[in-house]
Amino acid sequence: MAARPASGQASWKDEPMRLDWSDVTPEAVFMNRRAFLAAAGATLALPQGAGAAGAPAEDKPNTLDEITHYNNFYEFGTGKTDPAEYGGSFQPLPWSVQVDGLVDRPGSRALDEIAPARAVEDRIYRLRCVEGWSMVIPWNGVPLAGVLKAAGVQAGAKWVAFTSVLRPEQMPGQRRGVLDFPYVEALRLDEAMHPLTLLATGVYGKPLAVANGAPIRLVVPWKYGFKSAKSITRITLTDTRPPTTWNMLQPREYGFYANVNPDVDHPRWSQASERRIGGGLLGGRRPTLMFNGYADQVASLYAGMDLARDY
Ligand SMILES: Nc1nc2c(c(=O)[nH]1)N[C@H]1C(S)=C(S)[C@@H](COP(=O)(O)O)O[C@H]1N2
Ligand SMILES: [Mo]
Repeated sequence: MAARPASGQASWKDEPMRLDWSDVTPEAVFMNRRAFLAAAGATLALPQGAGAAGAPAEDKPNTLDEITHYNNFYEFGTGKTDPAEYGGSFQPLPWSVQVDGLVDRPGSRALDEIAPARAVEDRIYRLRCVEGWSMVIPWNGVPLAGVLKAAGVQAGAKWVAFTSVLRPEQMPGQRRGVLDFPYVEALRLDEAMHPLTLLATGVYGKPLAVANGAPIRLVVPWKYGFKSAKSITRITLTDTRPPTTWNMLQPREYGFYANVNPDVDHPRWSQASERRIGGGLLGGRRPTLMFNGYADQVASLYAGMDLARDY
C-alpha cells in the first residue's frame, strides 16, 4: 500500500491541466487533424506513447460516432450498441449528486454547482477497457479534486465511493439484473484527488450522450474503464474500502485497483496489447502502455506496492 498523507490533502498540487486551445472547442477543430495535432503537442493529455511511438497521429481522437456507439453500460444491456439503441428512455436532466460521508459540508449538489460552465476543462484521454480495446476521447469536465475540496474532506477519509443511477424503469439492463445494480465503484483518496481524475460532463464540447454516462461520469484514465462509473448520483467519503461492482463479482479477474498494466494478464486473456477502436484492419493492434501511458503522472501513487499482487 502506498503511503498516503495523513490529512489526505498534502501531496497533490492544484495544477491546472487545461489544453491549450480556446475554451470553446467546436467539433470542427477536433475533426481537423492538423489543428488537433498542433494543440495536442502542447498538452499533458497524451504524455507517453504518442511521442514515444514517434507517431502522434495514431493517438488522434476517436470520432463522436465511435465514442457514442461502442460502449459498456450494462444498465442498458451487455451489447456494445445497446446503450445507443436503448438510451433514449433515460432522462438525465435535472440531475443532482449527493456528496456525503466524511466531509464537512455534506449535501445534494445540482449539476451546475458541481460543474459550472466556467470551470469545465478539455482533456483528451485514452480509455482502455479491461476487455482489451481502447479509444481516445476528448472529454470536457471538472477535476474531481475541486469537488471534494469544496465539500471539505475530513482527516479520517481514506476512500471515495461512487454510485451510479438506479432507475430500472428507464434502464432495461437493470430490469434484467445482469449485474447487482446500482453500479458502484471507488478510488483511494489520493487517486480521487489526482489532477488527472475527472468528472466528465461532455465530449467534443457537447453534453455527454446517455451512452457515455450522462449527465456526469467519472474518468480515471490510467485505470481500466470499469473504474470510471457512469451517471453518478452519489459520492461518499469513507474510512474503509468500499465494495465495487466488478471486483465483488469476480475479484480474481477484476482487481480493486485495476491499473492498466501490460504485465498483469486477465486470467482469460493477455493484456500485453490492445485494439484501438477505429484503428483500421491492421492498424488497430498496439502495445498496452503501463498505466495506460500516464505512468509519469501516477506511478508515484503506487510506490512500494506490488502491482502484480495488488492489481
Ligand atoms: N454505471 C456504469 N458505469 C460504467 C459501466 C457500466 O456498465 N455501468 N461500464 C464501464 C466500462 S467496463 C467501461 S470500459 C467504460 C466505458 O465508457 P464509454 O462507454 O463511455 O467508453 O464505462 C464504465 N462505466
Ligand atoms: Mo470496460
